[in-house]
Amino acid sequence: MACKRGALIVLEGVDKAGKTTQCNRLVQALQQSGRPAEMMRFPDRTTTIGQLISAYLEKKSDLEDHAVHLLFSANRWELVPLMKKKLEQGITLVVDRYAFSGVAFTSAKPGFCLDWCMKPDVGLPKPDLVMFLQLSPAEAALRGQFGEERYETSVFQRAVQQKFDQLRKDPAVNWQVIDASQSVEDVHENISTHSLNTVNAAQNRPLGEL
Ligand code: DGP
Repeated sequence: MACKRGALIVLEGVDKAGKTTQCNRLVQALQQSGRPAEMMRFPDRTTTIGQLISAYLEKKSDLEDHAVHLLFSANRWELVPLMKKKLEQGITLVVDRYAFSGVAFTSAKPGFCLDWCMKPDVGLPKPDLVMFLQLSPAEAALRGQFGEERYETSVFQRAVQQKFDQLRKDPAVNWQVIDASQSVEDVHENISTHSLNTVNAAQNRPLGEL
C-alpha cells in the first residue's frame, strides 16, 4: 500500500508572535506521538538565493523591491522538490513563514498591490493548514525591542498586520487564528489540536496548489 502523505502546516504572523518556538514545539510533539515531522523555514538563508536575501535583510545590500520579492518567491520554489519528496514519504512539514509572509511584507510597501504580489507564488504546494499567530502591536512591543533587520519597526509591522488581515479573508486557504498572547504552553496546546486533525485529514486528500 502506498505510504500516506504528510501534511503541510504553516505558521504565520508578525514578528515576535512566537512562530519559531511554536514550530519547534509542534515538531517535537508530532514526533513524540509517532508521526514523522520536520521543520522548515522561509526564507531559507542557506541556499545561494537565501544568502542574497539574508544580506538584504541584514542591510548589507540593497535590492530593488520587485526584484527582492521575486527572490523570496524563488527561494520557496527552489525547495518545492524537497518539500514534495518529504510529504510523499509521509513526513509532515511544519513551516515557519511561507508565501503569505511574502505577500504581506511586500504589499505593505508603497506602490504594491496584493494581486501582483501573489502571482509569483501561484502553483506552490498549498498548505493543509495555516495558523496565524495573532498578537497586537502593543503586546508585541512588551516582548522587547525589535532587532536591527530590515522591516523590524512597529510602523511597518502594523502595515504587515493589516495585509495579513486581508489575506485571511481568502476562503480557499484553511486559516486558523491562534491567540498568541496566551502562555507558550496554551498556544502549543491550541496549535497541536488543530495540527493533529489536519495530519489525519491530509492523509486522504491530494496536495493542492496555491
Ligand atoms: P525571519 O527569519 O522569520 O525573521 O524572517 C525574516 C524577515 O523577512 C521577516 O522580517 C519577514 C520577512 N519575510 C519573510 N518572507 C518574506 C517574503 O517572502 N517577502 C518579503 N518581502 N519579506 C519576507
